[in-house]
Amino acid sequence: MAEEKRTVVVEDLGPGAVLVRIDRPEARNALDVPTRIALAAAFERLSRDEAVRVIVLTGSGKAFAAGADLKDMAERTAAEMMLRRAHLQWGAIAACPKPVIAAVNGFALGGGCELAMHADIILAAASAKFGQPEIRVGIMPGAGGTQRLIRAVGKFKAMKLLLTGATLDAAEAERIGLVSEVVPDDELMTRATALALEIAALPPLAAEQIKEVAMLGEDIPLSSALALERKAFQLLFSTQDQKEGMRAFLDKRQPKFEGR
Ligand code: CO8
Repeated sequence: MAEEKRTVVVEDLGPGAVLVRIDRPEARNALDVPTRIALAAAFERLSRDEAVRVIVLTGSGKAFAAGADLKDMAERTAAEMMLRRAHLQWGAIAACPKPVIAAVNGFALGGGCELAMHADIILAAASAKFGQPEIRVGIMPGAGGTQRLIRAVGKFKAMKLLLTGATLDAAEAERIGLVSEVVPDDELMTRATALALEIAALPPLAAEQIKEVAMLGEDIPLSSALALERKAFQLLFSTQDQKEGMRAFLDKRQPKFEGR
């Protein structure tokens, strides 16, 4: 818990929305082990908190996150890397059932780009930079970069980035489909907060079902994914929010969603 306070800060953004900020600007938010443990702990806690409907993830200073901590990795052995069981920390973020918006304020490189790709929506400041430069230090992405990037932008854009380690600016990242929206630097958090509050005002159980079905559907045959979608669609008819949403439409009034 003390470690969470040190490099990961959690703040309230308004009804149903919270901010998770990586706060290690002197190291360009490099994701060392304590920071990854703190991030995982924050996501686990927020995933269970019923008052939280949407999470915004951002960095500080010049970086969203400049990747795994190279100072901490340079002399490690394979066994030491295995014993870190880093996939459990990344898994806590991937398993978050709530919508996650990455607000990429600066460098999102290596593990930082992989972290952004754990989100459901990526907003980028105009000066943000993306890339998977691992090959330039003799390794490869290890937190989903080869898999999530190829799914996001397709084989030929992904392979060029992965094999060269080149860096993309925000406009190019948006053009190839790695970014949802680019905003002026000084409007990033205003836009991220507005988007988070907009989604937080919508029915959270519907948001969670959309996320779960969309994510699971990527990895299974289309017929199974369509069946999964149909079941989740039907399941939402057991929620009070479905009744409220449809009745409010018919009554020509604004709905109020309770997450029930
Ligand atoms: N690790 C450790 N320290 C870092 C990192 C990093 N990734 N990035 C920056 N820093 C440190 C620098 O060493 C420097 O520290 P010091 O002041 O003690 O010298 C400080 O941050 C500031 O860095 P710069 O002076 O380089 O700052 P600039 O603004 O000039 O440049 C850059 C910023 C472009 C981000 C530059 O620092 C850079 O290129 N960083 C390395 C980027 C990189 O190669 N990332 C990939 C790392 S490998 C990886 O992410 C594998 C992921 C696998 C996931 C699984 C994990 C278990």
